[in-house]
Amino acid sequence: MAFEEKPSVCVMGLGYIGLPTAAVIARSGCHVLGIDVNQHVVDTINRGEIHIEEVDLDGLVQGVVSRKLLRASTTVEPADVFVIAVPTPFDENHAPDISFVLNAANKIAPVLKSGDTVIVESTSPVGTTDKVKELIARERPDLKIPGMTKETPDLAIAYCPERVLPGRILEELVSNDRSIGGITPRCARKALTFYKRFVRGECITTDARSAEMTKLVENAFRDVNIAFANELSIVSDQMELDVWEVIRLANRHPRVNILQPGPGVGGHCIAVDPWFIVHGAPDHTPLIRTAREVNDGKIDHVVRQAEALIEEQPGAKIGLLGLAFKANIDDFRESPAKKVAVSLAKRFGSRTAIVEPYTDTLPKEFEGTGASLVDVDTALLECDILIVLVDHDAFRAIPLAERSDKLVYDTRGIWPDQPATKIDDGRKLRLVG
Ligand code: SAJ
Repeated sequence: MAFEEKPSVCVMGLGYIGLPTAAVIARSGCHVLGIDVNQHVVDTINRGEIHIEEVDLDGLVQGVVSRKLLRASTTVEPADVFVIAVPTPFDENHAPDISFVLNAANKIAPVLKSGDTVIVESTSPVGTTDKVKELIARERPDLKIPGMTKETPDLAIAYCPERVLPGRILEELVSNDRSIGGITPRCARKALTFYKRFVRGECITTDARSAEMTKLVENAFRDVNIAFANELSIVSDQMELDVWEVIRLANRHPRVNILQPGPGVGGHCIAVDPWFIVHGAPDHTPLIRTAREVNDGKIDHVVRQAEALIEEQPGAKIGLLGLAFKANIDDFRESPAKKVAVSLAKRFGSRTAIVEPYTDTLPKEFEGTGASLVDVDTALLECDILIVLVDHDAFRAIPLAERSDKLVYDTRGIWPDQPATKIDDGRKLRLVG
C-alpha cells in the first residue's frame, strides 16, 4: 500500500495520550491497532468503551471501534507506521527511565519491514530517539537504518512530541502546531506526511534531538513561571499583601503575564519533564532545578499553613475542596491537592471531609485516616473551615452567602470576595501563601 494513502498504524500504549491519538488517527480513515500491556484496557477498548476520562473521547472511541477502524491487543502486528506513546517516568534521583520506550521499540523491531515509519511521541530525554534507532539496528541487521547507511534507508525514524492539554486533548491533537524531528531530513518528511493526515496545525520539521528538547523546554518554561507565582504568593502572605491583586495589577503591564499561584504543580508532565533537562546538564540548570524545588516546596507550605489554621479551632470540622491536579478534570496523578489532603486527613482524621465532584470513592491513600467523602452541600452545612485546593467550577460557583461564616484558606484564589481569615498572630489566611 502506498504510504501516502491510508497507512495501517500501530500505537504502542493506550493511556492519556496514546488512546486519544489512536482514535483521532482512526477517525482519519486509517486502520489502527492499539497495543497495551494491560488486558483490561485492551478488553475495555475492544468493547468500544474507555478506561480514562477525557472530553468527548467516549463517543469517538465508540464510533471508530464500531466502524472497525480501531482495535486493541496486547500483541504487536505488522503496520506501516508505529507510534510509541508509553510513559517515561523518573526514579527517586529524578533520572529519566526510558525503559518503556525501549521495550516498545523491542516489540516493534521483529515486525518492521522496508518502508515503515517509527515515531516516538513519549516525552523523552534528548538522545532517546537515537537509542531507539540503535536498538532497531541491533535487532534488525537486515534493514538499512537512517543515519547509518549511505543508501536509501528502509525505515524512517522520528520524534514528534504531543503538546495537548488534558481536558482539551481531542481538540488540541488536531489544532496544535507540531514539531516533527527526524533522525534525518528524509525521516522528518515521512513523518510529516503522516501527521498531515489528521493535524490541522502547522507541522514544522526539525531534527530529532531538537524536537526532544523542545518538548522539555515547553514544560520547564511553564514550571519556572508557576514557581515565580508560587514564590510571590509566599512573599505576599508574609508582607500581608493579596497576591491575586498584585498579579492582577502587574499583568496590566503590556509585557508581563504572571501565572497563578496554587498548592503546587501536579500532573505527569510539568512536575516531571524539567528534571530531564536538569539530569542532562546538572551543572548548568540552577534556575530549572530551583523552580522544581519551589513548586514542590509549596505543597509543604500549604500543609503547614492549613495546620496552623486548623489548630486554632479545636474540634472544628474541616472541608477540603478538591483532589484533582487541576480544575475540572478527574485526574489525581501527582496531584498537590491530593498530597495536601492526605497529609491533613492523616493528622486530623474524622474531622476532615473531602469534596471532590470527580470521584465516587476516596483514593486508597485515605484508607484508615477516618476522612469522609461528602458533597458540596454537606461540606457547607457541616464544616467550619474550608480549604480550597482545586479551582473546580463547582467550587467557584459557591456564593459568598454560603461561605461568609467560614474560616477559609483559598490556595487557588477562587473567592476574592471572601473576608480574610486571621489566625492568632494576626496574619491573613485568605491569601494563598
Ligand atoms: N498550574 C498552576 N498555576 C498556573 C497554571 C497551572 O499552579 O497558572 C498548575 C495546575 O494546577 C497543575 C499544573 O500546574 O497542577 C499543571 O497544569 P497545566 O494546566 O499547566 O498543564 P498540564 O500538566 O495539564 O499540561 C501540560 C501542558 N504544557 C504546557 O502548557 C507548556 C500541555 O500543553 C502539555 O501537553 C502537557 O503538559 C504534557 O503532556 O506535557
